[in-house]
Amino acid sequence: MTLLRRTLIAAASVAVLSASFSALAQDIKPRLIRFGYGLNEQSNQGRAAKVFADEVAKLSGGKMKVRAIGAAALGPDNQMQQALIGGAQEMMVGSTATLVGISKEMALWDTPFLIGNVKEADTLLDGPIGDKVRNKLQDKGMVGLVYWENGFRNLTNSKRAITKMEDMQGIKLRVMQNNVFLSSFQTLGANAIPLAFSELFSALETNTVDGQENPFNTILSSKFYEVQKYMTVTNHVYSPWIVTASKKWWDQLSKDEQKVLMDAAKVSRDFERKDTRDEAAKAMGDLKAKGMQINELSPVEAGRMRDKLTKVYASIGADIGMDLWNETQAELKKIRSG
Ligand code: TF8
Repeated sequence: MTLLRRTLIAAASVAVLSASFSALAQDIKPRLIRFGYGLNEQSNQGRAAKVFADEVAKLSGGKMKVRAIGAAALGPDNQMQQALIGGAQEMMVGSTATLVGISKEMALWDTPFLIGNVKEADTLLDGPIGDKVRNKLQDKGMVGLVYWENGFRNLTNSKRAITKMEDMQGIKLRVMQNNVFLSSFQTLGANAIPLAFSELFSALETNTVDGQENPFNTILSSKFYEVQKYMTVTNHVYSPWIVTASKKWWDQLSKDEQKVLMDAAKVSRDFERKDTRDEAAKAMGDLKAKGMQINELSPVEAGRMRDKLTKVYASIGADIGMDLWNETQAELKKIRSG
């Protein structure tokens, strides 16, 4: 054997070895991941889903492909959750509020006026309380990866400007399929009607319901201004979204694959929160320009609504367990003093 030949063979075996080494170091197989969501592609949810898909491709060297499927084309939240649990769909992002029937601790995030600003939101959701609630999903067949921001919710309707609680009387108000939202708005005097988000635009358009409540971003991206004249800035609750995976599927992934998804989810979260906040900051002006009549509640009226809504606190505490409730209050106290 010539020296050259020997050198070539040695070089080739080093190449083979190092290739298999990096394959070992990165145990990643080709994967197709269907990632469903409910809003349209032009929404904050759609933009962040795309960031997640791009990041997964980047971190996996193109082996893991996320197909982001929006506008509830894979079904409303509840249907996608069941598909994840059964292993028929890999991933989704949706409201924590629609998960309460599966994992009762999620109702913590439905508590009116629990979170007062985005600093409290990020610290609470990304800290031990958020982790605890997220990890409860594992017993139910889902893996919770990160929280995204849906945002502070506000009221819209087609009937009249709501300047005081009594104005809510008789308003047919769509709420999420969730008991806290149902009883909160019943308490305020509205005729609360639970409905999937995917049905909402046409329900508003046909006057099956008069109103709904969602963050500025969604009122804008789902074009609710076309069918809703009035908006009242209530900020009655901070709504998170949660990125979830099918546990059945997740458990078959290698540690490296799971890490790619978790790292990409965090990148998407940071992008999504900034994007959502930037959009929300100018959304009120945009909605006014689209013809909506917007009012803020007087401090006295806001206080009255708040007092009414905090009446649901006891039942939330009972549902999620007083330990979690008390830990959350303690954590919030810490955040507020820090
Ligand atoms: C609602 C929620 C929705 C989300 C979304 C479909 O009102 O705020 O925006 O569930 O993921 O249903």
